[in-house]
Amino acid sequence: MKVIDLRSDTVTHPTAAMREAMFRAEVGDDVLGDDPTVKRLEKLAAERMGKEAAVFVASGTMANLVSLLAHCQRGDEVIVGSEAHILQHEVASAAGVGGIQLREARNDDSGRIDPDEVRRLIRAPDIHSPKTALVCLENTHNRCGGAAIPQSVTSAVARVAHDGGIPVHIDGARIFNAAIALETTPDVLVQEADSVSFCLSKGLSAPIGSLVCGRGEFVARARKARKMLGGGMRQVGVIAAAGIVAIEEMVERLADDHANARVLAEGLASIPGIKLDPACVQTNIVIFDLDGIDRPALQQAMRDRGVLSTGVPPRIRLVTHHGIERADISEALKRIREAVASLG
Ligand code: TLP
Repeated sequence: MKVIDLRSDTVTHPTAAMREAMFRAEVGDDVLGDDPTVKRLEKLAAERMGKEAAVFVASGTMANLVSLLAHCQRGDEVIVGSEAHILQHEVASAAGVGGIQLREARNDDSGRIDPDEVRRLIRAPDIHSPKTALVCLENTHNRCGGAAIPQSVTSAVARVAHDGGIPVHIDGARIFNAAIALETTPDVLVQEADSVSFCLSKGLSAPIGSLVCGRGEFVARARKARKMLGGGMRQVGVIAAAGIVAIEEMVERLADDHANARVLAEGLASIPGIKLDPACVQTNIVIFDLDGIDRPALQQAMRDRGVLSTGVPPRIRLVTHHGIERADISEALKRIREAVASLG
């Protein structure tokens, strides 16, 4: 039985073109600034995001952490969405490593936060209060069903932050998915942000790596923070080479993942006990609720039938990606239907 792995787009493998590029990559000591392939990747990333500079880091989590460290001092406060990856899935690294406090603004179901709430949360200078040092947004919004956030929505929050003299960071782990869904380019979506991080190792299928982009002096601070975290890498052009292929060759095909996710969502919506609105699925993430079905039991029944999912309690998440074809979607739906039926 073929396993259909819909746990995440992080399970994607490097393509043949990536392996070839990795094999041939010119390398040098990147901590000393000598790796030409890393430099090429950083330049390409900065260009795609419309920013001055970029730094290559090991993961999306490290990208967000070095961004926070570069924007904030210990004891500062950062406003983040209540469903943000930075808040929910990054092991409290802002607090644990950076001495930074996170303050939640409510995310609505489409991953947005209300600019008026952000305005209320920005602290006035006071001897008793932390300084509000940063506002973070996420695009696409993972826990809010992969929602793509339009530029106008980001802009409204950024205006409030900037009026208060506060910079904005976008966790753009899947910013290329957002750009494809909204039929625009990532630089447009992040134009008001002071920094953006994005991942190569999700839908773009590279094995490792993320980029942090912004102004030159910000990126220099992020680079120093990366070194502090032990993330200064040496002949890392072997990995950066795959990242270049990811950006140059793997962006347009994200539309296939989105179309597959929509078909998956439509099929799921017709299964009794599964609750979701397929119209809400904009990118490659499908999150659904259950009515009268035990979540762990259903995930186990799906796993027994070779369909892998992730729990976002009380919901279940399925993610489409490179390597999942339309036929896999039909097969997954058939197996999920059987799994639900098996639970009576
Ligand atoms: N997300 C992973 C899990 O951690 C949940 C996934 O499978 O979706 N920002 C966002 C919006 C993310 O979704 C992720 C990864 C990250 C940052 C962190 O990236 P990595 O895993 O490279 O540290």
